[in-house]
Amino acid sequence: MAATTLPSMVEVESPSKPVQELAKNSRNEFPERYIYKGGNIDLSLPVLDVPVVDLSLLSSSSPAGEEQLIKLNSALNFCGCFQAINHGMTSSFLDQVHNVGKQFFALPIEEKQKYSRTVDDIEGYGNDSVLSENQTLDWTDRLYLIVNPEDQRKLKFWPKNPESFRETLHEYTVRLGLLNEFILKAMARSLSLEENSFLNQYGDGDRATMMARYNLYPPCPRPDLILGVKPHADGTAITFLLQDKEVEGLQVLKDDQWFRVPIVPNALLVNVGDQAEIMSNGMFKSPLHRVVTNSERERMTLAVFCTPGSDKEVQPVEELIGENRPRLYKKVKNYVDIFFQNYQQGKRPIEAAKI
Ligand SMILES: O=C(O)CCC(=O)C(=O)O
Repeated sequence: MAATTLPSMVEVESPSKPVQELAKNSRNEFPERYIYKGGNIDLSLPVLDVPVVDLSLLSSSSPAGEEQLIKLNSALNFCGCFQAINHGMTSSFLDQVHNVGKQFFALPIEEKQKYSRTVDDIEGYGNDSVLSENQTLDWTDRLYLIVNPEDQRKLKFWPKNPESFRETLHEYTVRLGLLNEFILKAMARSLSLEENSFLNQYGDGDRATMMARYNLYPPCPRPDLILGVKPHADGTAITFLLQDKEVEGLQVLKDDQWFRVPIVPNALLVNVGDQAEIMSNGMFKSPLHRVVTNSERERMTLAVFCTPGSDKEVQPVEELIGENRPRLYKKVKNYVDIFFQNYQQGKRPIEAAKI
């Protein structure tokens, strides 16, 4: 049985103070290491018209279903993401998924630290892993958990408080496992491929990797200087983001310009990751994104990363390679490892997979 291989991350120093604690500083002071050196952070950008796809229609062969399939295809070309609505989860359930995270971060620091990650583990409660001495830090605290394969969960990191945390996250991610398969099939159909073309490479859902990350962004004294999360693309096949319903913060790069991603209440923002870009031979784009902070309000999101099993080989689907479209990517295996090695060095991981 293949174990979920997580990147061998060795931190160069112990985790620093949680950002929630830094944010309590009444003189608005912050360590210099949080200042982003990659250029201006513009907070008043235009909003990106992220397409909204109705999942309840997507599998129908009716004209309305066809229309959604075309919309899905163009969304993944246009910006690499879409807002999924009618996904089968009620707004009260999504609120519960959000609230258990909120309640966890609201606990006293001593209680949260029972679930702290250690320097050699990516999982657990903590802030940015410090992987290089001059790394700029993200203004966020996280709770990062492997949810699948289920036998690889480390329950010592799963909060017992609030009481419904474990059951709620379990139920949510079971639902996302099904949605992941459904969307990968629809993505293949939208390219006129056999519907299992991507799933065949993805492998058995039970052994695929799913990681959940609650991201808390406390109010930040200088949103013009500090990012919540630095620019990155995801190493997944697909990422599901449950946005904060009230506070915006996500930005996506399109045509070399940053745009704000709007909040669509109760929608799930679905993002193409690098592995779907590889499988689609670049037909779908894994978008660079980043998170900005807010000086007044806290924001919390939940990202769930869906990745093929680490023993799976991923490569462009044969039918998408031809005279007019040469093969653009190599075959990759355990891409998550490639991803973190490159990310640590400030490189875009997908470049390592390009021919
Ligand atoms: O919180 C967000 O809006 C996005 C989070 C994200 O990009 C991540 O967790 O990788």
